[in-house]
Amino acid sequence: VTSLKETLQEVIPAKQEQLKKLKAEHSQSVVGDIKVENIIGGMRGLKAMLWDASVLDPNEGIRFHGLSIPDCQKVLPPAPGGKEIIAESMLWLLLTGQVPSEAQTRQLSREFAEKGDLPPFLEKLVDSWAWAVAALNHESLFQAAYEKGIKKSEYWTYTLDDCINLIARLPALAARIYRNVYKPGTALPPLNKDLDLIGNYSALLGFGDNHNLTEYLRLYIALHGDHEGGNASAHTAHLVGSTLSDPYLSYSAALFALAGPLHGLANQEVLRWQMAMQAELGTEVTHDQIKEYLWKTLKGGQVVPGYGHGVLRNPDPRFIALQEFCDARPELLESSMIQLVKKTYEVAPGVLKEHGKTKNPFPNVDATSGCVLHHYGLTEFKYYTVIFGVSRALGALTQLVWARALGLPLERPKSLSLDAIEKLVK
Ligand code: NMX
Ligand code: MLT
Repeated sequence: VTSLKETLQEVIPAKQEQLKKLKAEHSQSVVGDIKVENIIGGMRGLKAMLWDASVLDPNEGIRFHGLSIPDCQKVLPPAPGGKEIIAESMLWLLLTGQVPSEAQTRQLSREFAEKGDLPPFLEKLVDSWAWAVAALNHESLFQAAYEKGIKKSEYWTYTLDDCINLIARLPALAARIYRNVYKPGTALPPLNKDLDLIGNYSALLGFGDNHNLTEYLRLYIALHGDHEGGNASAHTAHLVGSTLSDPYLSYSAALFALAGPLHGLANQEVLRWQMAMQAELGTEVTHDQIKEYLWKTLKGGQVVPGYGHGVLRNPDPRFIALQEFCDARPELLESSMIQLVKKTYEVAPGVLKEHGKTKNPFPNVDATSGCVLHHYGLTEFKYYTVIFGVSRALGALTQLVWARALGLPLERPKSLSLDAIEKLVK
């Protein structure tokens, strides 16, 4: 029996070819206009996503790789002794575009059953940052009020109450996770009513006496607060919130997006990468050695972390602000890691330009942010994205309040299959 993976291995090359051809021949073809109604209307009707597995016709309803629901009912194998379409055969169709045989469906069911036991690490979930934020939804005022039946015009006030409560609790929550993981057995000190949010956060982490770190955290968290709406974490919160999920659930979803290496995890990746460079080349590094190391990274098929951006085409002003923070502090100027970040900045744009792929060869905020945390003693770099997550709440939750205040609709852009795009541009 050909497995699901083997089947996919067979079908992927043709799709890759189809996409390549479309890109080569029609990248500049116009397939629609963007109207104000799309922007303020939850992207409704805007053809802005590639989604190959299914296409929704407004009149006919869904088709999965061209098959209607009655078609699927006819051809997709049911469970032994059953009649209805099952998840395995539907997943097979969605993934491969093919109808599985009965034997293939059974094999997939067996694979699920063999892999379905929960791993022991799940017990530690209580210490997972994003889940902990989601669990706070237990106390959502918006959700409770919605269940009682409030007017749409009142949504925003309950949303705001939730957002404020969430932001207030993020330091204690994030610090608890830090202590549980890195300083087990140490209790959180009480919140100091005279301290600002991040002052308290620093104290809760155990760095209350470290004024330099506290100041840096203040700047870091303010600067990372918002970066318009399209970045992956903010957009995720907005999308989930548009279903009227409460702010806790919406923001926990954002944290999962932030955890990706192309997004918030990049600041951890930068430090790991710079440390590896230092381990290989030592602390006295020349520009030429860094250049060579950059080429090694690129030739290894990896991205240079902390460089490039989905929107920016110049050095990120947040990067510049953090560099200025460093420039004003002798202890940072003397740090070999901070010096390495600076030297890397002096050569990386040239190398990336020569490499010729990225549209933006300049540093983004992550190119330096983690290195300063490390210098000031917050050395557990797997924690850095959590700090970014404390920060991004500011912008993402602001938008949730405004989305409810403005009565913004469910976000629902139109997706198109590869075949449908080809038809539009021919
Ligand atoms: N190093 C090597 N190649 C790169 C880099 C980089 N830093 N940045 C982009 N490219 C490549 C990219 O992988 C793509 O290659 P391919 O055609 O083979 O898929 C090509 O250049 C074109 O990409 P762009 O359109 O310039 O960038 P895109 O908008 O797709 O992605 C990032 C933006 C930020 C994801 C990308 O620049 C990247 O992967 N950077 C490194 C990771 C990083 O620093 N992320 C942090 C972003 C900021 N944040 O805080 O979230
Ligand atoms: C961010 O702060 O979210 C990043 O710079 C990514 C982005 O804006 O797309």
